[in-house]
Amino acid sequence: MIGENFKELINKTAKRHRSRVILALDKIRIAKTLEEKEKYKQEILDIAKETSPYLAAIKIGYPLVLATDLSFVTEIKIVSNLPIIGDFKIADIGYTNSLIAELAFSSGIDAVIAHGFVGKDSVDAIIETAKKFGDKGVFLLPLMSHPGAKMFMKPLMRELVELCIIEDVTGVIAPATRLDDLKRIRELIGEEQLILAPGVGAQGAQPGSAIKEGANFEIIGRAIYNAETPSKAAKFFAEKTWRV
Ligand code: BMP
Repeated sequence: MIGENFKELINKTAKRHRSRVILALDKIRIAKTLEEKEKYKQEILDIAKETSPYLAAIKIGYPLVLATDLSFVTEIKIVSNLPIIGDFKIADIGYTNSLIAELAFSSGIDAVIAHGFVGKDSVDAIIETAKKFGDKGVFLLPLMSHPGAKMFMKPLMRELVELCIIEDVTGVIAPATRLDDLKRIRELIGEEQLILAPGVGAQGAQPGSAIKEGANFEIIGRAIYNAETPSKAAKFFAEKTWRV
């Protein structure tokens, strides 16, 4: 399996913090001046730091990286001391995929999220890059959590899961908003690969519900970073996901 090191890292962190929560740090602000940008970055670092004792990892993606820059990842890593997942939903030809993965891993990102629907050679390119960087994590998306996932992804879910098995990726993203499908995905992929489940809080799923059906972690964004006290919210979700 690719990403055994990442799996060990996130599991150790989860145990230490008694939490199965991955914070989706998507909070953005369009800064008009350098001063505003610095203020925004400090706000993000404060959230990362205050929530970190209650998290297993932080997931960053296009919103945060486009609002700042890729090197900001290092600062988030330093203040939080957590594994960082780069959610760029990589979905291109193999060559371009390897460039994106290389940039992500070079910036200190420990695992990336990619689409499998582009085909095996595209995924292979990411896995090769993950190996080059010392067994980084690679996650694929066999089904998403939003309503539109029913259109094209749901009918292909089984084939997309099969690719995750063939590629022996670190794990998959599966929806907390569709627990029957999540359960089915767990049955199909077996016990080894990790399942990270978004959809808790803002998208309506209950905390702990995905863990009950076989997910290893729940990805939670708005319900934590938009809370009045993000650390309190993170603590609440940590307890809910750990006690299942
Ligand atoms: P929130 O809890 O604010 O809804 O955030 C969920 C996070 O998980 C977002 O970063 C979103 O892009 C991501 N996500 C998702 O919601 N559904 C999926 O199927 C896959 C995702 O990566």
